[in-house]
Amino acid sequence: MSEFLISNDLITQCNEISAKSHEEDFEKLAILLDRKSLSISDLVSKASNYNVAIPSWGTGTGGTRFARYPGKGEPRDIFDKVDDCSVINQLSACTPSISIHIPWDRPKDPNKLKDYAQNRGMCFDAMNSNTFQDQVGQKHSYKYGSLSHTDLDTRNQAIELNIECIELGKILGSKALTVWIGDGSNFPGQSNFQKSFERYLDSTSKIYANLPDDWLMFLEHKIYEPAFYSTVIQDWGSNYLAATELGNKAQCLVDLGHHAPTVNIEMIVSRLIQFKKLGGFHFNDSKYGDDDLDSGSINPYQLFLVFNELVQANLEDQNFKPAFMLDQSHNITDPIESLIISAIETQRAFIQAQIVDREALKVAQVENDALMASEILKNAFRTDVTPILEKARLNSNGPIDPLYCYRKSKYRSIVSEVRPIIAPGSSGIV
Ligand SMILES: [Mn+2]
Repeated sequence: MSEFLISNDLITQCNEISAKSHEEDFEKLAILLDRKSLSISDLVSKASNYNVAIPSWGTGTGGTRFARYPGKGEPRDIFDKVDDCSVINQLSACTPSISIHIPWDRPKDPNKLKDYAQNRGMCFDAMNSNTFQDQVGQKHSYKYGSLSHTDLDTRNQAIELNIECIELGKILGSKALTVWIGDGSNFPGQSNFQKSFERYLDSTSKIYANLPDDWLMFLEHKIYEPAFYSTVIQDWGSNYLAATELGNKAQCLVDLGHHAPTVNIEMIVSRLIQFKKLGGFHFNDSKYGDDDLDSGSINPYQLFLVFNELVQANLEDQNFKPAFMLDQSHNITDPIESLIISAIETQRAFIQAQIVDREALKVAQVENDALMASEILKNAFRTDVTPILEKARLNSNGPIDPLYCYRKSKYRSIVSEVRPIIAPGSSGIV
């Protein structure tokens, strides 16, 4: 039995305010979709089955290399983070799992953490290893790299941390390890590109050897940052090579913010699907070169086009089910609000992609009708599917308007009574 932190009475009260307009909008949309031979109840059940994982680190206020402005009532430890994630799930009704970072979230008693999360209706998604930052008392520094470091002892230390993540994840019920490294160089000539990639492959193969049969290993590429000249896994090409080299359980993870501006991400997605190497996503949005902004806040059409590829792939292979996770940095907003809205934005793109008239699109493609093909996609993208998302939440005893309900709950000021402000410092969000 789950213990919820927002009272069901409050949700009911909030829903009474918008119930009438929701029903009217839902009816109207049902008629519109019916005209396209689409069943709104099918789409509601698709929205209900949609899940995206919450990153534990996303529940704290992020920062830039210039400053971090801590918010009120930030989580003090992994248990507070689980509480916040459970509120996000209760109000979005589509985020029942948490992805944690080790050592940031290293639990003293993993069984206790697992039980605590279960009581809040939450489970654990992919484990993340942090080898891009030194911890107090750490023997070997990651200043010049981790899994690809020139020093064997440093590489071994990074390998050990990844194996620890797998062991912890087994207890917590996770089924995947996400590996992102900050390794790279700041100056031409600083690194031997080939040797560092060889060392990376050697280290990751040792981690891979410890992976249980039913686990996946997600490799995450990033074009730059913290290294500003080159990174070891800089793009989907290197990612694909590494994942192929390691074996079937190694898959590529696409973080939307980890590409050069203007790169056609949906096409990368398609390529990785075609060669069975797309393992999962980190959703966020980006205007220039960051990976920090809220999903769907800058380029919702790109998000839709990514989901368009995923929905198409899923029609062709029902077993295709990449892992979805948010990964963004909330520097000026309440992280709970940002994560609720962002989860819903990805769910929205997923449902919009379901509306695409795939038969008509196929015909337009075969007939080289470029304009019509584009119109078919835009027609789906322009459809306001909000009532479908509202209905999916209502069916899960969630709120029609999650933001309104969250603010009414005063959750942040209630928890700030017991959670002191964390001193400003570096954030280290990837
Ligand atoms: Mn990421």
